[in-house]
Amino acid sequence: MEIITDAKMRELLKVYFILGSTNCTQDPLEVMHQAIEGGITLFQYREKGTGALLGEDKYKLAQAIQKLCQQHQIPFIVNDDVDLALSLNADGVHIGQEDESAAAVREKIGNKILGVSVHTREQAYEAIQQGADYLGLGPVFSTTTKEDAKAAAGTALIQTLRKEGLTIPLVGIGGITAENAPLVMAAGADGVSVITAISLADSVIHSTQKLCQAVYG
Ligand code: 3NM
Repeated sequence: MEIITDAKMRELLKVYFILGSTNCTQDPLEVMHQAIEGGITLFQYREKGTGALLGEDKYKLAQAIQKLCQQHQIPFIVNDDVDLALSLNADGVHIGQEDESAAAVREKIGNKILGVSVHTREQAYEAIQQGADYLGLGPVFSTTTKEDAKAAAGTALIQTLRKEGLTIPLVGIGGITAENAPLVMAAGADGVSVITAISLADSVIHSTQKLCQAVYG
């Protein structure tokens, strides 16, 4: 696998959907079918929180979702679990600040996509220096999805990093909806990363399409 270009990464980040079994009330595979049909551009499997699947169950769901993503050419990224990503030959890994260092993960995954969640300017520069392909900045708006999420930070950090000349592909995350997505794009993000706005929508297809419209403008 070739290392991903910034231009390709930016394209993939447009409508970046994250899901685990605890984020939906219906069958995650059904949600995935509809989200793909609605137009998601990238996917992250994030099996976290109370009641999250473990071991074989986690592996099996990841594998089923990956297969669906492959059938539709949507790159499949695994949150945190480098071993799972390697055993599935996933397209990439996304890590937070509590996980292994970005440099250590880069060593293990070679040219696969590496995303890092950052919450401060310093963390952003460090992640870039350690080889991140893209950054996730959040929470932009308040969210109840991540149990240990920080307070909503708005779009200020995105704007600051862009003003300083950082060109790394980046997405906003946290409480993003079709209504507020244009603010995130206007601040300088390449795309938006969402869980609830898609996973718990009454109509997953319709909500994904609305989000796409909001992002592409
Ligand atoms: N990371 P929703 S906020 C997974 O701030 C995650 O890094 C965040 O879910 C961060 O779209 C978040 O439902 C939850 O708000 C995003």
